[in-house]
Amino acid sequence: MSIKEIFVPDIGSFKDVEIIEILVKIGDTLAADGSIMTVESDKAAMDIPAPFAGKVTELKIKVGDKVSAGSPMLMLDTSGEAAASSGAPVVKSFTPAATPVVANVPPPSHPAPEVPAHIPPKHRPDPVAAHAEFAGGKPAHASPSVRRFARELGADLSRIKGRGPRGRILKEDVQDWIKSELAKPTGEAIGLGFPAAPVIDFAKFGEIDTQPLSRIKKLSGANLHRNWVSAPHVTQFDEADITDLEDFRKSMLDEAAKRGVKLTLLAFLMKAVVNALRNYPSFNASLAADGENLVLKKYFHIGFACDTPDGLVVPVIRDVNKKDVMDIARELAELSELARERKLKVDAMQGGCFTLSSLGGIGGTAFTPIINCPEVAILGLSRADWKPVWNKASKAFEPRLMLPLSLSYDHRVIDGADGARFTSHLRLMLSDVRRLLL
Ligand code: CAO
Repeated sequence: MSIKEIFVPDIGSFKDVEIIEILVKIGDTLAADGSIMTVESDKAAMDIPAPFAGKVTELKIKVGDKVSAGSPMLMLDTSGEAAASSGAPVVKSFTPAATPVVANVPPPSHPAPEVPAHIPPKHRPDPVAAHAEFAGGKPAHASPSVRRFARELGADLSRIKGRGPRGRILKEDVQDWIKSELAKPTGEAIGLGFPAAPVIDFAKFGEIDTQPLSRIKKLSGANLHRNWVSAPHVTQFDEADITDLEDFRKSMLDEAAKRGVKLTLLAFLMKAVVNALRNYPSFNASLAADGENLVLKKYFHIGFACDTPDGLVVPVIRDVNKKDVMDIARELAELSELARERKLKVDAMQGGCFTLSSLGGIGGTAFTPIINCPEVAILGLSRADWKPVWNKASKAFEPRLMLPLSLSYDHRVIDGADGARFTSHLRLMLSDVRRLLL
Protein backbone atom coordinates (compact mmCIF):
# COMPACT_ATOMS: atom_id res chain seq x y z
CA MET A 1 0.00 0.00 0.00
CA SER A 2 1.33 3.49 -0.80
CA ILE A 3 -0.61 6.21 1.01
CA LYS A 4 -0.04 9.82 -0.01
CA GLU A 5 -1.40 12.95 1.53
CA ILE A 6 -2.96 15.21 -1.08
CA PHE A 7 -2.89 18.99 -0.70
CA VAL A 8 -4.77 21.80 -2.42
CA PRO A 9 -2.62 22.74 -5.44
CA ASP A 10 -1.66 26.22 -6.52
CA ILE A 11 -5.00 27.87 -7.25
CA GLY A 12 -3.68 31.28 -8.16
CA SER A 13 -5.56 34.17 -6.59
CA PHE A 14 -7.97 31.85 -4.75
CA LYS A 15 -7.18 32.15 -0.98
CA ASP A 16 -9.29 31.13 1.99
CA VAL A 17 -12.00 29.94 -0.34
CA GLU A 18 -14.95 27.99 0.92
CA ILE A 19 -15.52 24.32 0.09
CA ILE A 20 -19.06 24.17 -1.28
CA GLU A 21 -19.17 20.57 -2.36
CA ILE A 22 -17.13 17.41 -1.73
CA LEU A 23 -17.31 15.16 -4.73
CA VAL A 24 -15.69 12.01 -3.26
CA LYS A 25 -16.09 9.81 -0.21
CA ILE A 26 -13.88 7.30 1.58
CA GLY A 27 -13.46 4.17 -0.53
CA ASP A 28 -13.99 5.97 -3.88
CA THR A 29 -11.47 5.25 -6.62
CA LEU A 30 -10.30 8.41 -8.29
CA ALA A 31 -8.76 8.82 -11.73
CA ALA A 32 -5.85 11.22 -12.08
CA ASP A 33 -7.45 14.64 -12.70
CA GLY A 34 -10.76 13.46 -11.23
CA SER A 35 -12.53 16.16 -9.22
CA ILE A 36 -12.17 16.00 -5.42
CA MET A 37 -14.14 19.07 -4.37
CA THR A 38 -15.55 22.39 -5.49
CA VAL A 39 -14.41 25.64 -3.91
CA GLU A 40 -16.01 29.00 -4.39
CA SER A 41 -14.78 32.54 -4.01
CA ASP A 42 -17.08 35.58 -4.27
CA LYS A 43 -16.38 35.60 -8.00
CA ALA A 44 -16.17 32.04 -9.27
CA ALA A 45 -16.29 28.35 -8.50
CA MET A 46 -13.55 25.83 -9.25
CA ASP A 47 -13.17 22.08 -9.07
CA ILE A 48 -9.96 20.80 -7.44
CA PRO A 49 -8.62 17.71 -9.21
CA ALA A 50 -6.65 14.72 -7.91
CA PRO A 51 -3.00 14.73 -8.91
CA PHE A 52 -2.87 10.92 -8.96
CA ALA A 53 -5.15 8.00 -9.51
CA GLY A 54 -5.91 6.11 -6.32
CA LYS A 55 -8.35 5.10 -3.65
CA VAL A 56 -9.55 7.61 -1.02
CA THR A 57 -8.65 6.29 2.45
CA GLU A 58 -9.30 9.41 4.54
CA LEU A 59 -10.97 12.80 4.07
CA LYS A 60 -9.44 15.86 5.76
CA ILE A 61 -12.05 18.35 4.55
CA LYS A 62 -15.70 19.08 5.05
CA VAL A 63 -18.20 21.39 3.35
CA GLY A 64 -17.83 24.94 4.68
CA ASP A 65 -14.07 24.68 5.41
CA LYS A 66 -11.92 27.51 4.06
CA VAL A 67 -8.87 26.34 2.10
CA SER A 68 -5.87 27.79 0.27
CA ALA A 69 -3.00 26.29 -1.73
CA GLY A 70 -1.25 23.75 0.53
CA SER A 71 -4.28 22.86 2.72
CA PRO A 72 -4.59 19.09 3.24
CA MET A 73 -7.49 17.49 1.40
CA LEU A 74 -7.33 13.71 1.73
CA MET A 75 -5.20 10.56 1.91
CA LEU A 76 -4.95 8.56 -1.29
CA ASP A 77 -3.78 4.95 -1.69
CA THR A 78 -1.83 5.18 -4.92
CA SER A 79 -0.56 1.60 -4.85
CA GLY A 80 -0.70 -0.17 -8.24
CA GLU A 81 -3.81 -2.16 -7.39
CA ALA A 82 -5.85 0.79 -6.10
CA ALA A 83 -4.80 3.06 -8.97
CA ALA A 84 -5.30 0.35 -11.57
CA SER A 85 -8.84 -0.26 -10.37
CA SER A 86 -9.63 3.31 -11.36
CA GLY A 87 -8.66 2.45 -14.90
CA ALA A 88 -6.46 5.55 -15.04
CA PRO A 89 -2.69 5.66 -15.38
CA VAL A 90 -0.66 6.44 -12.23
CA VAL A 91 1.01 9.80 -12.67
CA LYS A 92 4.45 9.87 -11.05
CA SER A 93 5.14 13.54 -11.23
CA PHE A 94 2.27 15.89 -11.82
CA THR A 95 1.77 19.58 -11.33
CA PRO A 96 -1.90 19.85 -10.54
CA ALA A 97 -4.08 22.40 -12.16
CA ALA A 98 -7.58 23.32 -11.28
CA THR A 99 -10.35 22.62 -13.76
CA PRO A 100 -12.27 25.39 -15.54
CA VAL A 101 -13.29 28.41 -13.62
CA VAL A 102 -16.75 29.58 -14.56
CA ALA A 103 -18.28 32.85 -13.55
CA ASN A 104 -21.32 32.57 -11.38
CA VAL A 105 -21.93 36.13 -10.34
CA PRO A 106 -21.33 38.94 -12.87
CA PRO A 107 -24.00 39.73 -15.45
CA PRO A 108 -23.11 39.12 -19.11
CA SER A 109 -21.89 42.67 -19.71
CA HIS A 110 -19.12 42.26 -17.08
CA PRO A 111 -15.67 41.02 -18.03
CA ALA A 112 -15.03 37.30 -17.58
CA PRO A 113 -13.58 36.38 -14.19
CA GLU A 114 -9.88 36.29 -13.69
CA VAL A 115 -8.37 32.91 -14.53
CA PRO A 116 -5.40 31.72 -12.46
CA ALA A 117 -2.31 32.13 -14.60
CA HIS A 118 -1.07 28.57 -14.20
CA ILE A 119 -4.18 26.95 -15.66
CA PRO A 120 -3.30 25.55 -19.10
CA PRO A 121 -5.22 27.21 -21.97
CA LYS A 122 -7.17 24.04 -22.71
CA HIS A 123 -8.52 24.12 -19.18
CA ARG A 124 -9.55 27.76 -19.28
CA PRO A 125 -13.19 28.60 -19.54
CA ASP A 126 -14.78 29.16 -22.89
CA PRO A 127 -16.33 32.61 -22.40
CA VAL A 128 -19.10 31.84 -24.88
CA ALA A 129 -20.02 28.63 -23.11
CA ALA A 130 -19.98 30.39 -19.79
CA HIS A 131 -22.26 33.21 -20.94
CA ALA A 132 -24.62 30.80 -22.67
CA GLU A 133 -25.72 29.84 -19.21
CA PHE A 134 -26.98 33.31 -18.38
CA ALA A 135 -30.70 33.76 -18.67
CA GLY A 136 -32.26 37.21 -18.74
CA GLY A 137 -29.09 38.70 -17.25
CA LYS A 138 -29.24 36.30 -14.29
CA PRO A 139 -26.29 33.93 -14.11
CA ALA A 140 -26.70 30.26 -13.36
CA HIS A 141 -24.96 29.42 -10.10
CA ALA A 142 -23.34 25.98 -10.31
CA SER A 143 -19.99 24.33 -9.73
CA PRO A 144 -17.84 23.30 -12.70
CA SER A 145 -18.59 19.62 -12.10
CA VAL A 146 -22.32 20.31 -12.17
CA ARG A 147 -21.85 22.47 -15.28
CA ARG A 148 -19.96 19.62 -16.94
CA PHE A 149 -22.66 17.18 -15.90
CA ALA A 150 -25.36 19.48 -17.28
CA ARG A 151 -23.45 19.96 -20.53
CA GLU A 152 -23.09 16.20 -20.99
CA LEU A 153 -26.86 15.76 -20.62
CA GLY A 154 -27.71 18.83 -22.68
CA ALA A 155 -29.43 20.48 -19.70
CA ASP A 156 -29.92 24.25 -19.85
CA LEU A 157 -28.67 25.58 -16.49
CA SER A 158 -30.39 28.91 -16.98
CA ARG A 159 -33.75 27.10 -16.71
CA ILE A 160 -32.88 25.14 -13.56
CA LYS A 161 -33.70 26.35 -10.06
CA GLY A 162 -30.90 25.58 -7.61
CA ARG A 163 -31.74 24.13 -4.23
CA GLY A 164 -28.20 24.34 -2.84
CA PRO A 165 -26.83 27.05 -0.54
CA ARG A 166 -27.40 30.53 -2.00
CA GLY A 167 -29.50 28.98 -4.79
CA ARG A 168 -26.58 26.96 -6.18
CA ILE A 169 -27.63 24.32 -8.70
CA LEU A 170 -26.79 20.82 -7.47
CA LYS A 171 -26.31 17.65 -9.49
CA GLU A 172 -29.68 16.46 -8.13
CA ASP A 173 -31.34 19.62 -9.45
CA VAL A 174 -30.04 18.83 -12.94
CA GLN A 175 -31.23 15.23 -12.66
CA ASP A 176 -34.69 16.31 -11.48
CA TRP A 177 -34.93 18.90 -14.26
CA ILE A 178 -34.06 16.30 -16.94
CA LYS A 179 -36.69 13.95 -15.50
CA SER A 180 -39.36 16.63 -15.51
CA GLU A 181 -38.47 17.67 -19.08
CA LEU A 182 -38.75 14.07 -20.28
CA ALA A 183 -42.15 13.74 -18.62
CA LYS A 184 -43.52 16.81 -20.41
CA PRO A 185 -45.76 16.52 -23.49
CA THR A 186 -43.81 16.65 -26.77
CA GLY A 187 -45.10 20.15 -27.58
CA GLU A 188 -42.67 21.47 -25.00
CA ALA A 189 -39.79 20.00 -27.02
CA ILE A 190 -40.54 22.34 -29.91
CA GLY A 191 -40.86 25.34 -27.66
CA LEU A 192 -44.65 25.66 -27.44
CA GLY A 193 -44.57 25.86 -23.68
CA PHE A 194 -47.69 23.76 -23.09
CA PRO A 195 -48.47 23.23 -19.43
CA ALA A 196 -48.00 19.57 -18.54
CA ALA A 197 -51.22 17.54 -18.65
CA PRO A 198 -52.51 16.83 -15.17
CA VAL A 199 -51.95 13.27 -13.96
CA ILE A 200 -55.38 11.93 -13.04
CA ASP A 201 -56.14 8.74 -11.16
CA PHE A 202 -59.17 7.64 -13.20
CA ALA A 203 -59.73 4.65 -10.91
CA LYS A 204 -60.95 7.14 -8.30
CA PHE A 205 -64.06 7.72 -10.39
CA GLY A 206 -64.93 4.15 -11.41
CA GLU A 207 -63.67 0.86 -12.80
CA ILE A 208 -60.96 1.11 -15.47
CA ASP A 209 -58.86 -1.19 -17.70
CA THR A 210 -55.42 0.07 -18.78
CA GLN A 211 -54.11 -1.32 -22.08
CA PRO A 212 -50.77 -0.63 -23.78
CA LEU A 213 -50.85 1.40 -26.99
CA SER A 214 -49.73 -0.50 -30.11
CA ARG A 215 -46.33 0.36 -31.57
CA ILE A 216 -48.02 1.91 -34.64
CA LYS A 217 -50.32 4.01 -32.47
CA LYS A 218 -47.37 5.32 -30.46
CA LEU A 219 -45.37 6.18 -33.58
CA SER A 220 -48.24 7.67 -35.56
CA GLY A 221 -49.54 9.49 -32.47
CA ALA A 222 -46.27 11.35 -32.01
CA ASN A 223 -46.09 12.23 -35.73
CA LEU A 224 -49.73 13.34 -35.89
CA HIS A 225 -49.24 15.54 -32.85
CA ARG A 226 -46.11 17.12 -34.33
CA ASN A 227 -47.79 17.70 -37.70
CA TRP A 228 -50.90 19.18 -36.10
CA VAL A 229 -48.98 21.72 -34.03
CA SER A 230 -46.17 22.52 -36.48
CA ALA A 231 -48.19 23.11 -39.67
CA PRO A 232 -50.93 25.77 -39.53
CA HIS A 233 -53.89 23.80 -40.89
CA VAL A 234 -56.85 25.16 -42.79
CA THR A 235 -59.56 22.78 -44.00
CA GLN A 236 -61.54 23.61 -47.13
CA PHE A 237 -64.85 21.73 -47.45
CA ASP A 238 -66.58 21.07 -50.75
CA GLU A 239 -68.86 18.57 -52.49
CA ALA A 240 -68.37 16.84 -55.83
CA ASP A 241 -71.19 15.44 -57.93
CA ILE A 242 -70.10 11.85 -58.60
CA THR A 243 -73.42 10.57 -59.98
CA ASP A 244 -72.01 9.91 -63.46
CA LEU A 245 -68.70 8.66 -62.09
CA GLU A 246 -70.49 6.11 -59.92
CA ASP A 247 -72.60 4.99 -62.90
CA PHE A 248 -69.44 4.52 -64.92
CA ARG A 249 -67.62 2.73 -62.07
CA LYS A 250 -70.52 0.34 -61.57
CA SER A 251 -70.70 -0.35 -65.30
CA MET A 252 -67.03 -1.36 -65.16
CA LEU A 253 -67.22 -3.58 -62.08
CA ASP A 254 -67.75 -6.89 -63.95
CA GLU A 255 -64.98 -6.19 -66.41
CA ALA A 256 -62.68 -5.23 -63.54
CA ALA A 257 -63.65 -8.36 -61.60
CA LYS A 258 -62.69 -10.52 -64.63
CA ARG A 259 -59.26 -8.91 -64.38
CA GLY A 260 -59.20 -9.68 -60.66
CA VAL A 261 -59.63 -6.06 -59.63
CA LYS A 262 -62.10 -4.44 -57.21
CA LEU A 263 -62.64 -1.10 -58.88
CA THR A 264 -63.16 1.38 -56.04
CA LEU A 265 -63.98 5.06 -56.00
CA LEU A 266 -60.61 5.74 -54.41
CA ALA A 267 -58.77 4.67 -57.57
CA PHE A 268 -60.61 7.37 -59.56
CA LEU A 269 -59.92 9.90 -56.81
CA MET A 270 -56.19 9.20 -57.13
CA LYS A 271 -56.31 10.08 -60.83
CA ALA A 272 -58.36 13.22 -60.19
CA VAL A 273 -55.94 14.32 -57.46
CA VAL A 274 -52.91 13.93 -59.75
CA ASN A 275 -54.67 16.06 -62.33
CA ALA A 276 -55.29 18.75 -59.70
CA LEU A 277 -51.68 18.53 -58.48
CA ARG A 278 -50.44 19.13 -62.03
CA ASN A 279 -52.58 22.26 -62.20
CA TYR A 280 -51.60 23.47 -58.70
CA PRO A 281 -47.94 22.47 -58.26
CA SER A 282 -47.60 24.10 -54.83
CA PHE A 283 -49.76 21.25 -53.49
CA ASN A 284 -47.18 18.75 -54.79
CA ALA A 285 -44.40 20.29 -52.73
CA SER A 286 -42.63 20.37 -49.37
CA LEU A 287 -41.03 23.17 -47.42
CA ALA A 288 -37.23 22.81 -47.43
CA ALA A 289 -35.75 22.12 -44.01
CA ASP A 290 -34.30 25.66 -43.86
CA GLY A 291 -37.81 27.10 -44.31
CA GLU A 292 -36.45 29.34 -47.09
CA ASN A 293 -37.46 27.31 -50.14
CA LEU A 294 -40.31 25.28 -51.53
CA VAL A 295 -39.32 21.94 -53.07
CA LEU A 296 -41.63 21.26 -56.03
CA LYS A 297 -41.88 17.59 -56.98
CA LYS A 298 -42.08 16.39 -60.57
CA TYR A 299 -43.27 12.93 -59.53
CA PHE A 300 -46.71 11.95 -58.27
CA HIS A 301 -46.57 9.41 -55.45
CA ILE A 302 -49.90 9.37 -53.60
CA GLY A 303 -50.38 7.92 -50.12
CA PHE A 304 -53.65 6.66 -48.70
CA ALA A 305 -54.58 6.30 -45.04
CA CYS A 306 -55.31 2.68 -44.26
CA ASP A 307 -57.12 1.60 -41.14
CA THR A 308 -55.52 -1.54 -39.65
CA PRO A 309 -56.25 -3.38 -36.38
CA ASP A 310 -52.97 -1.94 -35.00
CA GLY A 311 -53.64 1.64 -36.09
CA LEU A 312 -53.28 3.95 -39.04
CA VAL A 313 -50.62 3.40 -41.74
CA VAL A 314 -50.10 5.27 -45.00
CA PRO A 315 -48.94 3.12 -47.94
CA VAL A 316 -47.80 5.04 -51.02
CA ILE A 317 -48.67 4.29 -54.64
CA ARG A 318 -45.82 5.44 -56.86
CA ASP A 319 -46.10 7.31 -60.15
CA VAL A 320 -49.89 7.43 -60.13
CA ASN A 321 -49.70 9.64 -63.25
CA LYS A 322 -48.23 6.72 -65.21
CA LYS A 323 -50.82 4.14 -64.12
CA ASP A 324 -54.39 3.49 -65.23
CA VAL A 325 -57.35 3.27 -62.87
CA MET A 326 -57.35 -0.56 -62.96
CA ASP A 327 -53.66 -0.73 -61.98
CA ILE A 328 -54.22 1.78 -59.20
CA ALA A 329 -57.23 -0.16 -57.86
CA ARG A 330 -55.20 -3.37 -57.89
CA GLU A 331 -52.31 -1.74 -56.04
CA LEU A 332 -54.68 -0.16 -53.52
CA ALA A 333 -56.06 -3.59 -52.63
CA GLU A 334 -52.61 -5.23 -52.48
CA LEU A 335 -51.09 -2.53 -50.29
CA SER A 336 -54.14 -2.42 -47.98
CA GLU A 337 -53.91 -6.19 -47.49
CA LEU A 338 -50.17 -6.04 -46.77
CA ALA A 339 -50.80 -3.23 -44.29
CA ARG A 340 -53.50 -5.18 -42.47
CA GLU A 341 -51.29 -8.27 -42.34
CA ARG A 342 -48.43 -6.10 -40.99
CA LYS A 343 -46.28 -7.07 -43.99
CA LEU A 344 -45.86 -3.59 -45.44
CA LYS A 345 -42.21 -2.70 -46.01
CA VAL A 346 -40.94 0.66 -44.76
CA ASP A 347 -40.12 1.90 -48.28
CA ALA A 348 -43.76 1.30 -49.30
CA MET A 349 -44.68 4.09 -46.89
CA GLN A 350 -42.07 6.59 -48.01
CA GLY A 351 -41.80 9.28 -50.67
CA GLY A 352 -45.46 10.34 -50.72
CA CYS A 353 -46.38 13.75 -52.20
CA PHE A 354 -50.02 13.99 -51.12
CA THR A 355 -52.35 11.79 -49.06
CA LEU A 356 -55.94 10.63 -49.45
CA SER A 357 -57.87 9.69 -46.36
CA SER A 358 -61.16 7.96 -47.11
CA LEU A 359 -63.75 7.42 -44.44
CA GLY A 360 -66.43 7.05 -47.10
CA GLY A 361 -66.84 3.34 -46.49
CA ILE A 362 -67.65 4.07 -42.85
CA GLY A 363 -69.68 7.28 -42.70
CA GLY A 364 -69.60 10.93 -41.71
CA THR A 365 -70.20 14.14 -43.61
CA ALA A 366 -66.88 15.99 -43.17
CA PHE A 367 -63.72 15.94 -41.04
CA THR A 368 -60.40 17.75 -40.67
CA PRO A 369 -57.61 15.38 -41.78
CA ILE A 370 -54.14 16.05 -40.38
CA ILE A 371 -51.49 16.81 -42.99
CA ASN A 372 -48.93 14.04 -43.43
CA CYS A 373 -45.90 16.38 -43.17
CA PRO A 374 -43.62 17.17 -44.95
CA GLU A 375 -46.45 16.97 -47.48
CA VAL A 376 -48.46 20.18 -47.56
CA ALA A 377 -51.99 18.92 -48.13
CA ILE A 378 -54.29 15.97 -47.57
CA LEU A 379 -57.74 15.20 -48.99
CA GLY A 380 -60.36 13.63 -46.75
CA LEU A 381 -63.34 11.82 -48.31
CA SER A 382 -66.57 11.23 -46.43
CA ARG A 383 -69.59 9.16 -47.33
CA ALA A 384 -71.25 10.09 -50.62
CA ASP A 385 -74.97 10.71 -50.26
CA TRP A 386 -77.95 11.46 -52.50
CA LYS A 387 -78.95 15.10 -52.28
CA PRO A 388 -81.43 17.34 -54.07
CA VAL A 389 -79.35 19.60 -56.31
CA TRP A 390 -80.82 22.55 -58.15
CA ASN A 391 -80.57 22.20 -61.91
CA LYS A 392 -80.54 25.69 -63.39
CA ALA A 393 -81.41 24.52 -66.90
CA SER A 394 -84.47 22.47 -65.99
CA LYS A 395 -85.25 24.73 -63.03
CA ALA A 396 -85.82 21.71 -60.80
CA PHE A 397 -84.16 19.80 -58.02
CA GLU A 398 -82.48 16.60 -59.15
CA PRO A 399 -81.20 13.74 -57.03
CA ARG A 400 -77.41 13.71 -57.33
CA LEU A 401 -74.79 11.62 -55.53
CA MET A 402 -72.58 14.11 -53.72
CA LEU A 403 -69.14 13.24 -52.38
CA PRO A 404 -67.97 15.40 -49.44
CA LEU A 405 -64.37 16.62 -49.80
CA SER A 406 -62.30 17.91 -46.85
CA LEU A 407 -58.98 19.37 -47.97
CA SER A 408 -56.53 20.30 -45.19
CA TYR A 409 -53.54 22.35 -46.32
CA ASP A 410 -50.50 23.99 -44.76
CA HIS A 411 -51.26 27.71 -44.78
CA ARG A 412 -47.54 28.53 -44.78
CA VAL A 413 -47.41 27.20 -48.34
CA ILE A 414 -50.94 27.41 -49.70
CA ASP A 415 -53.27 30.40 -49.61
CA GLY A 416 -56.99 30.07 -48.97
CA ALA A 417 -57.83 31.04 -52.55
CA ASP A 418 -55.72 28.20 -53.92
CA GLY A 419 -57.29 25.81 -51.42
CA ALA A 420 -60.73 26.66 -52.83
CA ARG A 421 -59.40 26.50 -56.42
CA PHE A 422 -57.98 23.04 -55.77
CA THR A 423 -61.28 21.59 -54.51
CA SER A 424 -63.20 23.36 -57.32
CA HIS A 425 -60.85 21.72 -59.81
CA LEU A 426 -61.48 18.33 -58.19
CA ARG A 427 -65.24 18.91 -58.36
CA LEU A 428 -64.93 19.57 -62.07
CA MET A 429 -62.81 16.48 -62.71
CA LEU A 430 -65.06 14.20 -60.66
CA SER A 431 -68.30 15.49 -62.12
CA ASP A 432 -67.10 14.54 -65.61
CA VAL A 433 -64.25 12.01 -65.55
CA ARG A 434 -63.83 12.34 -69.34
CA ARG A 435 -61.93 15.51 -68.47
CA LEU A 436 -59.21 13.36 -66.89
CA LEU A 437 -58.31 12.22 -70.40
CA LEU A 438 -57.63 15.78 -71.61
N1 CAO B 1 -69.02 7.11 -50.22
C1 CAO B 1 -69.87 6.08 -50.22
N2 CAO B 1 -69.42 4.80 -50.25
C2 CAO B 1 -68.10 4.59 -50.26
C3 CAO B 1 -67.18 5.65 -50.24
C4 CAO B 1 -67.70 6.95 -50.24
N3 CAO B 1 -66.89 8.02 -50.23
N4 CAO B 1 -65.92 5.13 -50.24
C5 CAO B 1 -66.07 3.80 -50.25
N5 CAO B 1 -67.36 3.48 -50.25
C6 CAO B 1 -67.94 2.15 -50.27
C7 CAO B 1 -67.25 1.28 -51.28
O1 CAO B 1 -67.79 1.44 -52.57
C8 CAO B 1 -67.47 -0.08 -50.68
O2 CAO B 1 -68.76 -0.50 -51.01
P1 CAO B 1 -69.05 -2.00 -51.55
O3 CAO B 1 -68.48 -2.91 -50.52
O4 CAO B 1 -70.51 -2.04 -51.68
O5 CAO B 1 -68.33 -2.10 -52.84
C9 CAO B 1 -67.43 0.16 -49.21
O6 CAO B 1 -67.68 1.54 -49.03
C10 CAO B 1 -66.10 -0.19 -48.54
O7 CAO B 1 -65.05 0.47 -49.20
P2 CAO B 1 -63.56 0.32 -48.61
O8 CAO B 1 -63.38 1.36 -47.57
O9 CAO B 1 -63.29 -1.05 -48.23
O10 CAO B 1 -62.67 0.56 -49.87
P3 CAO B 1 -62.03 1.87 -50.32
O11 CAO B 1 -61.24 1.55 -51.54
O12 CAO B 1 -63.02 2.93 -50.47
O13 CAO B 1 -61.01 2.28 -49.14
C11 CAO B 1 -59.18 2.09 -47.62
C12 CAO B 1 -59.83 1.55 -48.89
C13 CAO B 1 -57.88 1.38 -47.39
C14 CAO B 1 -58.92 3.60 -47.79
C15 CAO B 1 -60.16 1.91 -46.46
O14 CAO B 1 -60.42 0.54 -46.29
C16 CAO B 1 -59.68 2.46 -45.15
O15 CAO B 1 -58.83 1.91 -44.46
N6 CAO B 1 -60.25 3.62 -44.78
C17 CAO B 1 -59.96 4.25 -43.49
C18 CAO B 1 -58.98 5.39 -43.66
C19 CAO B 1 -58.83 6.14 -42.37
O16 CAO B 1 -58.85 5.60 -41.30
N7 CAO B 1 -58.72 7.47 -42.51
C20 CAO B 1 -58.73 8.33 -41.38
C21 CAO B 1 -57.38 8.85 -41.17
S1 CAO B 1 -57.38 10.22 -40.14
O17 CAO B 1 -56.93 11.35 -41.15
